[in-house]
Amino acid sequence: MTRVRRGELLLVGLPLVRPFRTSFGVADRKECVLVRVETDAAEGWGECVADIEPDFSSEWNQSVWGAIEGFLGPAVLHEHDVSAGSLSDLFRFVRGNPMAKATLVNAILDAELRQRDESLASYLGADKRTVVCGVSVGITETVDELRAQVDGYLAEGYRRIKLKIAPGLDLDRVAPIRADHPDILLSVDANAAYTLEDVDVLRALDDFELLMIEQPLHHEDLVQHAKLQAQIRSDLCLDESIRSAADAAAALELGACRIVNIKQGRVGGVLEARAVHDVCLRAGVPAWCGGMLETGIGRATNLALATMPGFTLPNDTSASARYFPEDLTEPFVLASDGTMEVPHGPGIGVVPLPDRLAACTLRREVLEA
Ligand code: SMG
Ligand code: MG
Repeated sequence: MTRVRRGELLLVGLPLVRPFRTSFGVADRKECVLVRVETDAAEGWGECVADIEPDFSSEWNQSVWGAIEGFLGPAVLHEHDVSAGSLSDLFRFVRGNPMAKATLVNAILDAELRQRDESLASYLGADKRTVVCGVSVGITETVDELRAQVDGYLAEGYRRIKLKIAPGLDLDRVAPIRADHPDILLSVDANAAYTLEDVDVLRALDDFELLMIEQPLHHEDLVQHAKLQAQIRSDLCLDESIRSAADAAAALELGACRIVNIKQGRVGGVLEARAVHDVCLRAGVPAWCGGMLETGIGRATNLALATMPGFTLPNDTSASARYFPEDLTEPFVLASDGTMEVPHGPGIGVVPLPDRLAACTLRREVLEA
């Protein structure tokens, strides 16, 4: 337990190496909120997974900024003793806003762990020192471009390819990639772009022996996913629909998916993500760590999470170079066997490089009691 003396809210912006197109839009730069907290004994960092627009989720950078500045930050600064574990109660007066809450939970946990000189991976009960990495490939203009990107990523060593799909950009994209690479782990992610009316297309994906079909239907749905799962052979994986451990338990009970994408930032931080993991592990359902194009701060958090025993499938924890010409931290590098080392220093094990942080900061505000 400790007192948070001061907080800093930062909005940072970084160019992407290439635009990232999904079923809901195109991102050509990354902008996100970072929080730095100072306790009596240490600093801690958290990165928010929200982005420029409320498209993946209802939260977005300005809603996160407002929630932290107006409500969550003052609540933390007002307490004489806080711990990451006490925040779910402390934050109960704010409905929803899991991405904003996650940023503070992760920053305060990072500070606590730095203070006691323990790594996040060790705290979470890591059973591995390296994490197996996949890569998520955006929708391209042409099939040739898609082929070239996939070939490049496979040559770098990535152990699973995930193709973003959208209605009309699905079977014709998956077929050539599967024909080129009959034996790779291949999955697709629709980001909620289909409805049950599209069952024929989704069933046709069964022919490609996919590792999973991620979030084909509405971003808050469980029941229709359960109906769909009963009608197709491929395993469904839920991403957007899982916002808490309770959601994960409900999804598994309903048979809405057979695999879970765990994004700590989407469920309210690493502690709730651990609870989602535990639900999956108990049910014998494979899990993996999703990504939100994080900078090195969020990537370090994700890598630590993915060391937990239930993360048995390749994770969307790709190298810094897959996203950014230059990261905010020392770059994360993919080993030629498709794995990545997990930072082992205290807390998340990394901090932003001061020069890079200065160059990328768009907005800054100090929060004090
Ligand atoms: O971080 O490698 C990454 C991106 C992985 O595809 C990815 N994320 O739905 O899983 C997902 C998407 C959400 C981000 S879209 C900006
Ligand atoms: Mg997804």
